Order: sequence, then structure tokens, then C-alpha cells
Amino acid sequence: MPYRRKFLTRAGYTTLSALLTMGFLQKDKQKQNENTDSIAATYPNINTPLRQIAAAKRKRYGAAVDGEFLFKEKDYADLIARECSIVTPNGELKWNATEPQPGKFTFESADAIANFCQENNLELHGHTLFWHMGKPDWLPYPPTLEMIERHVTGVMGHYRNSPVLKSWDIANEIIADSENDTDNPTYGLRRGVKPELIRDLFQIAADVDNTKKFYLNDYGIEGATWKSSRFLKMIEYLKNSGVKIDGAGIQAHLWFSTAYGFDATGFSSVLKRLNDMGVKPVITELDIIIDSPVPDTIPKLDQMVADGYKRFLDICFAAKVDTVTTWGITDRHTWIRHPDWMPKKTYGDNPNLWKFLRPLPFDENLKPKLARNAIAQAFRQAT
Ligand code: 9MR
Repeated sequence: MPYRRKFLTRAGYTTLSALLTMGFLQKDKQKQNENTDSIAATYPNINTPLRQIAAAKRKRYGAAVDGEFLFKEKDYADLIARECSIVTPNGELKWNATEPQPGKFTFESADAIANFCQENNLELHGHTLFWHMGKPDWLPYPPTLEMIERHVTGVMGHYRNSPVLKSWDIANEIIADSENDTDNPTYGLRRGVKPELIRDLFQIAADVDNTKKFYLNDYGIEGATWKSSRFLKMIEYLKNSGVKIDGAGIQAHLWFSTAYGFDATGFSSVLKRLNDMGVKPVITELDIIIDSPVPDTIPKLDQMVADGYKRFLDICFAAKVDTVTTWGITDRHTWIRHPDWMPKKTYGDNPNLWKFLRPLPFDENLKPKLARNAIAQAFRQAT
């Protein structure tokens, strides 16, 4: 039987349960069983740091970092410094961290990460100025234009002369998950968000500091979906409005599964459309969960995760993607193991099953996994 791996683009925090309800899992039960025993691809052990392998192709490898652990765990900090070209703060630049009270800014935790970057010759990606989560309780969503102006001026202004921060997620996750969650069918924006507000946000950002790269960042756009078509329309709108937009952040929290087909053709067409519009596709939050069925051994699981990385990155590199950031670097620190986020539908509440959540290139002990070799191999083979 030819080797065949299917995977599912994660289209939102609640989508797995929606798909379950639609019976997709049942429909493909047969195929799941067939695919589980497929012959695995192998990847050579490459010890060179990923940043170096990426740099040889004029590309960058990055990871989200968590300041809470970065300054407590030396082995973790050393791994980040060794492997990464660029890092994204997990939470330290979100609105709740930088402006916890109206007009009162605090940059202590974000500056600590910026200093770490400077000491270790890493770049820093600014995540994020506008989001419906990671926000203080006092802030409405969407915020008023006045609140946006004060926030963007305060935060971007603070990093205007930063030697390490070179790009910003100006807006994060503004597109709704489905047509049921929007009052704007054209752009599919979350309820209450108007395209003009996003245009003004980008304009304010450019007025504060137009020397950085500006991204619109979102998830569930790794294929030809309702959501990706709205995301592309919104990018087109911003371009046509004449505001500065340099990149499209494709988060890529992927659910690989033997039960779903990955829309490789659709994803390639999203990448092509972005390149055609002159907006650079950037992979900003990559990680991979395996579900349905959960493999019965760790080696099988790690093989599937590795294969997922390789297949996904091959498509990205064929479309000239030059920056790939994983959302964390080690399974020791991943949002996917957090009880609020872990995929309960598949893994239940049983913490013993958490050991099957291994979405990142290094394991809990910071040992490289097959996924790390697959990422290295994808960079090596990129043209
Ligand atoms: O990984 C982040 C988690 O630790 C935070 O509690 C959460 C809320 O701030 O945000 C998580 O990161 C998210 C990112 O900012 C945007 N895309 C989805 C990420 C995972 O939830």
C-alpha cells in the first residue's frame, strides 16, 4: 500500500467537536486503520543548530518562548539560544501584559525577553497589538479607536529603537471561524469588528513606526476554506486601502489525522495568492497534534508528527516561505498540554494520555525528536 498520510488543518478551538458531530471520523474509520500501519519515512540525524541550517537557505527558524521558564531553566534558555534565529514571546507583548490598566504601560517581562534576544543574537517578533483574547478585563472588544491609538503608540513606541524587534502581528485572529460568527460575510470579521477599524489600526501602526514588518496573523487558513478566503479578502482590502502590510502570519496549529484529508492544493493556492499580492506568507505558530486515532505507541506518534512537519514544510518552502516559527520548542512547555486547551474530545481528562501530546521538535527532556530531524531535513532540501 502506498504511504499516505492525511492531516487536518486546525480550524479553531472548537472545530474538532464540530467535525465529530458531522460524523467525519466514523466515515473514514476504515482508512484510519489502513494508514496507521504505513511504512514510515526516515530523517537523518543532523546536529547542526536549526538556525544555521535555515540560514544556509536564507531562512529563519523560530520558536515561541515563555519568559516564566526562560529565566528559570538554563537548559531551556540554552536550547532556544542554540536553535533559534527568532523568537516570539508567548504572552509578554499581549495587551494584558503591556497595558494592564488604561494608559499604564509595563514592559518589564517583554524587555527581559528583548534583552535575552540581544545577548544571544536573536530577533524578536512582536505578538500582538490587537486580539480578542490576552486582553485586560477593562478592555472591550473591539477596542475604540482612541484605545487602539493609545495602545499602539505606547507599545510600538517603546520598541521603536529596538535592535532586535523587527516585525509585529498588528492584528491577530480577526477572522471568525464560520459564517455563523460574523456580521460581515465579505470579510468574515469577528462580530463588531469593521474593516475600517483594522485599516485604521494598520495606519496608526505605520504612523508610529513604519520601519518594522507588519503582519496580519490567523489560524485555520491552511487550506481552501471559508476562513482562508475571507482572510485573503481582508489582506486584499488592506492592500487596496493603501496601508502598509508586509506579511501574512499563518499560525498552523495543525491537527494531523488519518481521518481527514489535508488540503495541500488549497494550502498551496493560499500561499500563491499571498505571494501574488506581494504579502509574504510566514509560518508563525506551528505545532502538530495527532488525533483519531491516537497512535498506540510513542514511536508511532512521533513518526506521524515528524511526517506532518515534513509534508507541511515542503509545501511552505515550495512557495518560498522564509520564516518558520513553532509555538514553543519543547513538549515540556506547550499550550497543548494546558488543561484549558488540550483536546479533551480525543484525550479525555486523563493526564496519563498527555504524554501522547508531543507537538514540538524537542521532548520534555529537551532531547531532539524525529520532528526536529524532519524540520532540519525540510530546511536542507528547500531551494
Ligand atoms: O500559548 C499561549 C498561552 O500560554 C496563553 O495562555 C494564551 C492566551 O494568552 O495564548 C496562547 O497563545 C496563542 C497565541 O497567542 C495566538 N494563537 C493561539 C495560541 C495558542 O492558544
